[in-house]
Amino acid sequence: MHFIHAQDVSYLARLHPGVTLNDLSERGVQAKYAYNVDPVKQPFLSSFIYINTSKTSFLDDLKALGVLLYWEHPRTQQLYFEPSDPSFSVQWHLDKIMAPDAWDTAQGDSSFVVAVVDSGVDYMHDDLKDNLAYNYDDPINGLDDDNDGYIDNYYGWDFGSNDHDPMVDGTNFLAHGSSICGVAAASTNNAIGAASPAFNCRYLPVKITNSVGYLIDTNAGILYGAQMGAQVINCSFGSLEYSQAEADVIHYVIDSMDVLVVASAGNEGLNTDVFPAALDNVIGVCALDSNDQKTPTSNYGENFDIAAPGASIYSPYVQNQYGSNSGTSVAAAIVSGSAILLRSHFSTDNAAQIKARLLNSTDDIYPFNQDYQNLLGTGRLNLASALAFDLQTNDTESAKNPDISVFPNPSSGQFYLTFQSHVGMEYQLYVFDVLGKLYYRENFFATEENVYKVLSIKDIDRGYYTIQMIGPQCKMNTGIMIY
Ligand SMILES: [Ca+2]
Ligand SMILES: [Ca+2]
Ligand SMILES: [Ca+2]
Ligand SMILES: [Ca+2]
Repeated sequence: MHFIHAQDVSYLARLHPGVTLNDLSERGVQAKYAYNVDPVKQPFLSSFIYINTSKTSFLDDLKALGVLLYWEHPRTQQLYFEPSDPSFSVQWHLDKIMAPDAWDTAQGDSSFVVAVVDSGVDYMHDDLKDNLAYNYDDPINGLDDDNDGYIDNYYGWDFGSNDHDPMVDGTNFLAHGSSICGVAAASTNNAIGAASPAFNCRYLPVKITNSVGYLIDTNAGILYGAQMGAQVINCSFGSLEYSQAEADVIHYVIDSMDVLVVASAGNEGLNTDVFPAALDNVIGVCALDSNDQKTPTSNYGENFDIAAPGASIYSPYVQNQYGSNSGTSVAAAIVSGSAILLRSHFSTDNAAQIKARLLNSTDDIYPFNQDYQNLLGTGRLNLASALAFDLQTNDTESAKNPDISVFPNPSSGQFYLTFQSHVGMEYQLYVFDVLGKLYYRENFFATEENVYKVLSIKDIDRGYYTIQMIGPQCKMNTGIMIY
């Protein structure tokens, strides 16, 4: 038997397919599901469990026996907050990303929601109370009226304190969540305070910190946002350590639930991967100042995707106050707020297509960032350009549109792609079916100018597919018939 001891630690692990919690309890193992899902309907998500133990050798044994696929040590994760002096150049970032131009065309819709997985939020703030995505199906009465497993999740959820109320608690440091919600989705055009790129779109607060600021369960928070129907999830936190479970959960919400995930590159000032920002299908965001130069503390690297304003960004704070914050946290929130506006306007686009709009319509910042060539993503967010971007013709001013060709066509599932590339640059390859559903995805680095790539997709259904290749300042489309 395996007993619980005072020094037990709760380890996140993934069950081998076919193994159940019952099998574990028969072995005397103390475990529980990590996420609030139906184990019959959602076998993938219910494969994540927490095991209490004081001995990691015990977990290694379970892995060796084929009971566990993997288990993980708790990581050091942090909110990417960086307090800064108040700025007089109030909300310079909205002009920089040309948000007012974009708002001429699109002002968002209350059914589009960006989930903010962060510290708690002061949702009583005058500039935050009207833009919260209230869950009217579960009023606060002690009952789970909407039967989603969360009692009274009217405002959101608090995974840090495991209660229904995501209201900010603890120290002022935890005002982070209020600022991030406000930067992404403060009430706009309401004659008070600050504006936000999301305009009429909503935010959903998902609290994952406890009252002393420790991050409790970011995966559960991400999953909750997706389950509640958020089309964009903002992760202004990260870790220098990779987590397979985090990657698995995020790939699931992107691929199976069509969610766009945005994350900050972190504030260490390093050329480094940070997770989740550096995961291949997450939009990783670096921070710029008002001159489009990388802020001194923003991390950078080839696995980040885009840069956005992240210095002295004015937004709601707690208790009806306002303040200015800097860091990749706020840069990510600006991208998330922009992304939800785009999703509301292009409501038939999937997450990958919105990502393509954002990444292919950026302004070139590399003349001002000589030391960081191609390490700050495709350039600086331009919301007006993203809104005007034509996915069919790849029509942006600076876009280069080299040809991509595919053969044989029709194909059985193995085919060859050829295209002109920039050597050393990262390319994202997507295959969509006719409904726009992502079928296949791969990231790779071009090692030569004339790329000749073999693609073999097993068990692909017959039909017509769109192949999309996204690279630095370019996007290429072609089609293929699979028989
Ligand atoms: Ca509920
Ligand atoms: Ca209720
Ligand atoms: Ca709470
Ligand atoms: Ca406002």
